[in-house]
Amino acid sequence: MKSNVFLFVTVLLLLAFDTVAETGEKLWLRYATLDDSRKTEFVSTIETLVMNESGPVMMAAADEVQRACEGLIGTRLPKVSDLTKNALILVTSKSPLINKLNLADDVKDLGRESYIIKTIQVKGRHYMVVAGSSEAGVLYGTFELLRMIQTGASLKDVNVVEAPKYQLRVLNHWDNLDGTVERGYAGYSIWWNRTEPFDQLKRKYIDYARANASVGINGAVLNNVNANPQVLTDGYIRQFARIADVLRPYNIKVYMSINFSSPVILGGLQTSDPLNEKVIEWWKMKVAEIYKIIPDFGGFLVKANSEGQPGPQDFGRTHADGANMLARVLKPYEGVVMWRAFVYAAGHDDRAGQAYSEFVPLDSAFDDNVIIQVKNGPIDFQPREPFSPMFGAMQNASVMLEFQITQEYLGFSTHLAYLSTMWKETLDADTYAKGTGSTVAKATDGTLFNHTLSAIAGVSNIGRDVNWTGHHFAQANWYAFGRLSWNHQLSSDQIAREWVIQTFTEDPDFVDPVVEVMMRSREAVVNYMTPLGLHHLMGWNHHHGPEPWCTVEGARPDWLPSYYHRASEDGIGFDRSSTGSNSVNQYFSPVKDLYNNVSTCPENLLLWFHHLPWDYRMHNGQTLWNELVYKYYDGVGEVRYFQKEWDRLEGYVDHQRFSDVQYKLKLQTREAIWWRDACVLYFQTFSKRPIPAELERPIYDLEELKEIKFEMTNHN
Ligand code: BDP
Repeated sequence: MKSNVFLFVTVLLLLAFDTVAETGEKLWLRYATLDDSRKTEFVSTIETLVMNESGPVMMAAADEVQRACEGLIGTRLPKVSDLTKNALILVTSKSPLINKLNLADDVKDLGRESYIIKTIQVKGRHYMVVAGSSEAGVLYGTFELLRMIQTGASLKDVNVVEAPKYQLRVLNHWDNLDGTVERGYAGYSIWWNRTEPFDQLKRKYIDYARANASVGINGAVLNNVNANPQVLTDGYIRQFARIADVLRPYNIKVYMSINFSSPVILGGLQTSDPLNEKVIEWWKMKVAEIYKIIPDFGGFLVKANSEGQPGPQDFGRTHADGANMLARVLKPYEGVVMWRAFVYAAGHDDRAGQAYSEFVPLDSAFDDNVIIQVKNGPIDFQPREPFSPMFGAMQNASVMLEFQITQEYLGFSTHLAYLSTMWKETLDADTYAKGTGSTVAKATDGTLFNHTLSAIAGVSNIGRDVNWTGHHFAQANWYAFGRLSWNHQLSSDQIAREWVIQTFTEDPDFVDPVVEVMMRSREAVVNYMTPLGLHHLMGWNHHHGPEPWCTVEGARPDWLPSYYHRASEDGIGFDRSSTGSNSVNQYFSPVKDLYNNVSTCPENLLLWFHHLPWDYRMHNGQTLWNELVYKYYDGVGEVRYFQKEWDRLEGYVDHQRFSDVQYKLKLQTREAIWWRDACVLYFQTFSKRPIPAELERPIYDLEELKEIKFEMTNHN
């Protein structure tokens, strides 16, 4: 009888434990308790914490160790200053401890943010040493060690040496001063229009900073690239300073997006011409004002002469004139200008070729503290694009990559789409600018063209939602962006694995299938939205659902409704080959030849570069029409598979996050079908060919689909 009661109570307890809700607020920094054998290894290897320096970044590193230990082993480490016990030692190369530990040689060549993690034995004691030439290096090393511990690395014989691939690893927040977020799907801005007392916000900002530091992100642009000039007024500059003070101990600098017309709008000048003396004086005064209260301010991000934003061309000046003027003003403070190359305007017959036409002739004209920020593809963050031909073509100017972490074109925060695989596709692409191996990664990290400035940016997906990103799996994209910005050589699989283990559980029965789902997720989105190189089929305004038919009043008539897909009775696709717009010519050989030739063009980019008849034969013998339809159906099939996999994994994860994800996958399936049916049925009006008989019939009809109105408010 007694044993039955015991069993009953145990089962109840287990159930209660199992359903403990997790909100996702802790991100990947949950520090779940280690299993017994690893706990034993930990406590026998690390008994104390030695950190004898007092800088704020060192304090942040030590604080993180203690937070982690509370979770991992259930208690903080005694903080001591001597080496009488096995210890974790956090130390910079300036400390006398380095010589005592005989590590001078190990640290002498470390760059500013680099670190070593090394186990050493001195007089029978074990020391786990995290050392950097600066405090920042120690901070990053500390987070790496904590990641290793959580992901099951042995603590014996550790010998890690790490240096970041990019110097500036920056989040771009498209946050408006009124608190809305452009293309943000996780609630309002964490920075602007807040009513809570700053002390309360500070806790959240520290968590934000910890998460960034844990993956190596060292900069944040706090306001939208479509910049409100008011950001340069005293109150906002002070708010930047307040935030900068909170982020500084985590080695994060703040940057600001500016509006090129600010001298007129705020300063009351007659012009914002970058060559005008008064304009230059005005910027000097503003920049001095900023640096007075933010001495380590990072610099400006500028969207100029793009989508209606003002810029130097309004005064007959070039991008270089505009960028250099600001760069010279920032130079004495070591600030930089990140000048965006996202430009497209009327008068060009192929939008994909415009950035190149405007910027490549200016390649030699930019100052050395200007860096040109280029989106990964030549159009606009589509689910799949070829890499932008700007990479490799700009050789004198430093060029940085801009990825979009927020899923503007990949299902917002409703769809599970792990973007690391997409980003790796760009990073690993070979531009051939200097022969084989001239990858986009090398063309941007400074190594290919010997640049002294290197950077990478990601448009943030963070908002006020409790779990930060709306979809629990969207956290993985924030994580992956940071990891790749630190080391673009990491594999997407490894990054996914690390993230899943830290975020959910290390149980391989959960980790393996979930990583598999993540690895397949972006291709699934491509397939149900824009397969075979199609692009820009979404609704013109909201960018969420399909509208391959969309027309918009006032938009360039030759761009709509079929500008991007060019579907007609004779076929589909945008001819960018030598028989068409010839934008393919902006690539180096052999890339351009490969893309230009329809039989060698990768099929996943076929309709990006070629306009082909519906009966064109694909490599597998299918007609283009059938292949297109199969791809749309494959995309839906994949999401159904993700749903099944997730359902199977109930019980491995807390109920709250399990059901949140389950619900989103349900929506994703519904929306994948929406995309599939809309595109297949619409293109069928041109192809006039049947949907292969073995496939299920569309669920919607076309007229019905055209009536679906998408409510943005559902997603914010
Ligand atoms: C587009 C977005 C728009 C941004 C623009 C940009 O739809 O909201 O302002 O990119 O990058 O994709 O500036």
